Amino acid sequence: MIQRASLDELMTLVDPGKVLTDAASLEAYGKDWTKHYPPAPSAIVLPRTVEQVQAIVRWANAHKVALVPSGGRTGLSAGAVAAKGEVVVAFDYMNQILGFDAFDRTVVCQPGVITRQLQAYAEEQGLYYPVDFASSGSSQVGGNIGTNAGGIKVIRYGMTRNWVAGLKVVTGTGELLELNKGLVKNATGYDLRHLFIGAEGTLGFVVEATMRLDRAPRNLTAMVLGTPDFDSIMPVLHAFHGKLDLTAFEFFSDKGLARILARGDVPAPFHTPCSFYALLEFEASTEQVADEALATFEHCVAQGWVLDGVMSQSETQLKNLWKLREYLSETISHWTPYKNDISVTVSKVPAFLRDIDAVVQAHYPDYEVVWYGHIGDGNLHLNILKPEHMSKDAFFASCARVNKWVFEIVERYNGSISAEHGVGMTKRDYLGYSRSPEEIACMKAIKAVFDPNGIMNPGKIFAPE
Ligand code: 2HG
Ligand code: ZN
Repeated sequence: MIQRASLDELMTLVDPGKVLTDAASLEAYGKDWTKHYPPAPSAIVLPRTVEQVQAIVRWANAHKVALVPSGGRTGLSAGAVAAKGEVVVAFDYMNQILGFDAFDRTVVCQPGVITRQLQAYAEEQGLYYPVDFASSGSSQVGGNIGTNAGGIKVIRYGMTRNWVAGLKVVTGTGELLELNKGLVKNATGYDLRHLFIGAEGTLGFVVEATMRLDRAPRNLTAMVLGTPDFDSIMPVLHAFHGKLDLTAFEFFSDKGLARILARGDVPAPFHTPCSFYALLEFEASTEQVADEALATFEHCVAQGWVLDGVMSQSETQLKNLWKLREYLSETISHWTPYKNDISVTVSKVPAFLRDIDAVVQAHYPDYEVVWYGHIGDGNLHLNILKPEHMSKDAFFASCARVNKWVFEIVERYNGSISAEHGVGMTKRDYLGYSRSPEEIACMKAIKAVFDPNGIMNPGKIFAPE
């Protein structure tokens, strides 16, 4: 526990009333969307300026206090959970858009800017911020950078990393670094910006980010296609990839669709029962493109890969089709799912999924398994639902036992144990399935450079030693 005198000193470093220790704040700010670890922070501090963040980090070094960064707390790997008396640094008051350059197509954001705020701002300028996911209404830019967030448009636009033109970070020693300064071309040695993207706050805190924007897409149109089995999805992807510039290619299983339809607020795409569904999106910029999409759909039906399908004809229909996929994570959260966020190269997906499915069938015969994800990126979300009668601890323990087999397959396919949610605490014990001992040693050496006292989000990415 932190000494009273140290906390008093912390209070002098920020605006009045911006150190919170009441039970409700500790509970709210101490966790993210994972339900594995009970939150137990010592205090929450809410800086308003870069200088205040630097002062907090210097204070933490002097008092050997661990800091946990906190954004929208929508993480799914416990990367922003404070379970061991840490001080949470929350960026709610650093939430301004500081600048825009139409020529460079860049926006300067404080870390607490909400993703949707950035998307809306881009739209107001006639431009587009393309990184998007279901939690964009709460997640913050700093957190997106910390986890290199992916989402539903990666097939076309890539991950958050692609859109970071410059970063200001406060390192674990309290130094302020300005990285890449918005440049398009910069060949001056190590690009430290990229080390901080996806570092989960273990090297330092992002205090300002210059984000790139793109041109706005034209007439986005979605199709939902039902397939008889999983094996049919990949030829469908291949067929459409060859003909259209896809902005998304997602999938979900019949079990996922059933959970969505049971909500009662999302219309069914069609009534033919199918085992799997693909949701694809493209820019129907001309009539020719829409005709090409329909011809490709008919080809897929003729091949037996697709049983039924629907194409959006309006903005409302587009939104409704996306709800089938975007509402999944929140809808099944009611059943306290055990989550996996695994990836392989796209060509390996069918064989990989078959191997994983065999393990899951053999070891989880009594659990409901819901598959969905960003199949066009080779990223599968394997969600195992907790039976109502089972305790959370018993359920997570039984899932953790099977993880070994799942991750052995991931390793065999040269895949990733975390495609887009980050390692945090939930995946730290499995890092070795995706990274070699030599790589992990290099990663730890890098951490020691930026955070010699080990105060920046300790216990995340790496298991405590
Ligand atoms: C998604 O793709 C999110 O919907 C959440 O990454 C994934 O709930 C999940 O497992
Ligand atoms: Zn996802």
